[in-house]
Amino acid sequence: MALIDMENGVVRVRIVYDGAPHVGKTATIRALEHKLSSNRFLQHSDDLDINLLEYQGGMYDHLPIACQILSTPSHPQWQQRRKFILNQADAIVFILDSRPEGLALGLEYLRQLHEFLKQLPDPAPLFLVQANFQDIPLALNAEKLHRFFVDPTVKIMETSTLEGLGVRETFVMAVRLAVERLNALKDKFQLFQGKLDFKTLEDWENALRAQQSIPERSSLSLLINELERPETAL
Ligand SMILES: Nc1nc2c(ncn2[C@@H]2O[C@H](COP(=O)(O)OP(=O)(O)OP(=O)(O)O)[C@@H](O)[C@H]2O)c(=O)[nH]1
Ligand SMILES: [Mg+2]
Repeated sequence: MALIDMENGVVRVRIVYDGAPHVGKTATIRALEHKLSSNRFLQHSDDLDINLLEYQGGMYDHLPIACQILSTPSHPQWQQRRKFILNQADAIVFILDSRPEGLALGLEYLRQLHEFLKQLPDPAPLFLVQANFQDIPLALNAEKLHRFFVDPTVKIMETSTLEGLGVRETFVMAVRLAVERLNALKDKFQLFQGKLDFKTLEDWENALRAQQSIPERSSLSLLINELERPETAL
């Protein structure tokens, strides 16, 4: 979606936080809001389970970079909404719950993300992995997590949103990936002037509802519903 917005004199990029349920997407974006000292504005849609943070910082080709930062709805019943948001990204921060019990589901979500990105035209958005929950003693660090990846170049950043560690650094890395994509688009003569579509939280809510109004039933969504169901007395 990257574009040059001449009306407002900025370069616009989108950074999307993705991952399985309860990995810390909302906590990360909230922590980021506090870490970024100025020019930021956070909104949250309870109904659609998405966060929207606007932030202006850094320069590209003598123009300020305006970032629209979003998180995806993570329940698998909203796959189409998740994909719609991912499709609008310039850079993706994939949040992984690095505790041993969080890995299987997280890696399945990462596999889905990878499959999705493979289908997108070049230059597809770039992603990095945010290894969250590093304050938990049994959590796997970046070195141990690398053993799960065939590609040794996958960037893994360690974070604890609870302690506010690594969140800003990960975001800075994501902006770098977005700038890499800007360069790739420019090289292919695909970096255009234009106006931002889906500017407000309301724009996103309308677009996502139009994209998918009925929850999807899949084995993964049924499994997660089962896991999340409150225990009932026998
Ligand atoms: N100890 C610890 N707790 C965390 C960390 N990150 C998130 N949490 C907690 O994990 C829970 C889930 O975090 P959320 O930010 O709501 O996760 P989410 O990915 O937005 O969840 P959904 O939107 O429901 O999929 C919350 O209770 C957070 O406080 C972390 O780094 N360390
Ligand atoms: Mg959330």
